[in-house]
Amino acid sequence: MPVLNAEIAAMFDQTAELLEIDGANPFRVRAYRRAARVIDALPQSVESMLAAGKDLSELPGIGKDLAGKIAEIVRTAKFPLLESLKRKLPGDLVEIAGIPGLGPKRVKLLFTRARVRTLEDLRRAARSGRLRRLEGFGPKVEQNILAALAKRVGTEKRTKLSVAEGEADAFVRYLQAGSPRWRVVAAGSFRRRRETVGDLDFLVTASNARAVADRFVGYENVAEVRTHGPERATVILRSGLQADLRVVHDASYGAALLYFTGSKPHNIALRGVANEHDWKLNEYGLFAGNRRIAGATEEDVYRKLGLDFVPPELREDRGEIDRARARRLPRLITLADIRGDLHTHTKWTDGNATVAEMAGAAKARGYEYLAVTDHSRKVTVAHGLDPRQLSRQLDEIDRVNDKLDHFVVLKGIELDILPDGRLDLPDMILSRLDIVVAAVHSGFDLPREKQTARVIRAMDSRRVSIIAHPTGRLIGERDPYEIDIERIIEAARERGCHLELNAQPDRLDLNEVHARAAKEAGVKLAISSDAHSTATLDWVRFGIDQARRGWIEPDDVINTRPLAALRKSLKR
Ligand code: DGT
Ligand code: CA
Ligand code: CA
Repeated sequence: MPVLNAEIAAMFDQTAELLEIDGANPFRVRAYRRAARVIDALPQSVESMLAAGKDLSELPGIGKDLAGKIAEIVRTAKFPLLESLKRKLPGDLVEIAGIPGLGPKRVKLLFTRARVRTLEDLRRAARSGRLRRLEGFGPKVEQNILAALAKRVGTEKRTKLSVAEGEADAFVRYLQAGSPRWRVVAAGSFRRRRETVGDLDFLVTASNARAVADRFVGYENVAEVRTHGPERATVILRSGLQADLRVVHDASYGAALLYFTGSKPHNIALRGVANEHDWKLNEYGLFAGNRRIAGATEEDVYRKLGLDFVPPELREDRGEIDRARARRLPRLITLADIRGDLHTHTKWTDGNATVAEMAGAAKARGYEYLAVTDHSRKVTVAHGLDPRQLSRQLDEIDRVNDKLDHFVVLKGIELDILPDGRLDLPDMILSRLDIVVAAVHSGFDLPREKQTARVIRAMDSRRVSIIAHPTGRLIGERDPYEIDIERIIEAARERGCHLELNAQPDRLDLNEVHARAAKEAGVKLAISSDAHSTATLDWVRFGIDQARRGWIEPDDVINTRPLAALRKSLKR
């Protein structure tokens, strides 16, 4: 059974978390976290790299020692260090450490002094009022814990799109290898490019359905078979993700794809349109009485219903049906519209490539420009730059630009917004930059009014071009901080400031709803990768997915513009 990159990365993340709780050397902790990110971002499976004889220690952040450990995990599907850590620190400590306000030190205290191992232990201890007596706790922390635990109840487990994509692509390749005549497609929320998926939904056309279902349940990553019929099956993969299968005949392909792509509200609305004509729409086709009048392709079904083809990302019953009827659907942005990246990091702070390497990779992607926006000094964990260091980086950018044709590295910074809304660097140095991406990195718990005023105050400075990841959320890990996003959008519009759609697959911030609100208010977006390596420049495509779900067109986005026009839009 091959070990997926996502599984190795998850093992390393857990190891880092437990080492940290255990009080291990911070460098060691960071090395595992960093390795997890590197593996996550690889375009290829570690297993196939090893099979091809590649030396993993050549990857950034992976030394000989880690390379050996990865090879062992691939060989045995086990990581002894993690297993011994789990024995030493059993229970749900990793999840407990993820509760806002509970860092590794506090979790260690909970474990040693309050004998908390599971979430249930924690709930009981917090309810009994025992925790407030622990050093550094108090009633406020206790309340926060209870509130966080209450929120967890009933939250279904969803998988980030980037992780689901690795699983779905591998499964599709495996199924497709069953026969070149089968048509295999991953439908559901995955095809609609939702930021998270509940499960995967595979649709296959074949004349012999049973052969497909048998192959499906025989996949090596299947941990458990839930149902196994001739035309449908459900399995649980080793990662915990569920996968559903439906097999149909060619004549129903379009109707079935429509049905299983969803969303359910979109399907219901489409069925309503069919009803207006006295037709019936289901997963087998569009029917007038018993006669199938469409169904082989999605296009046929939409056309017959008098609708333009609706891209999967729009199928949420958020007005797309009316627009499709009026032939006024948006011309959604695509990856090919992007001409450059406006938020990236280098070795100067917490990135792992040089300015020249990042520029080369961006140019190879067909970009015209790349803004280098390393952290400013306040963000010490990322070795943020002070004015002197930044000044030296600007000299390096000049040297890199001298050597480049038809490509420009823009001088930028990811400027920390201080808790009171002041900026982390003086105007003197900011005036030498092409672009300032301002962001909140601390003080996430300010009350809504203060947080909103803080970001608006930052936008008052004409130096600030873009507000990065405006709500600070990390999907499945950290809620957005309290902020009035409508007022932020309005303030951005008044000031000619832009908002970022950060494309990191665990941020996607602004989300689709806010992105659409920004567009409707006339605020322009920057879709940026926030890459910390050359490979992760590719993350911009997750930003494009989210933007499409937010009805975003090329004109709504500043980094679809040629350099001269971009420069103009950065002037305030
Ligand atoms: P998920 O998995 O929670 O991320 O979201 P989906 O949209 O993938 O939902 P899922 O996996 O439950 O079902 C896949 C598609 O099948 C869904 O998008 C629409 C269709 N579908 C499922 N149940 C129903 C239903 O009761 N009525 C209709 N009209 N369609 C349904
Ligand atoms: Ca699904
Ligand atoms: Ca499903």
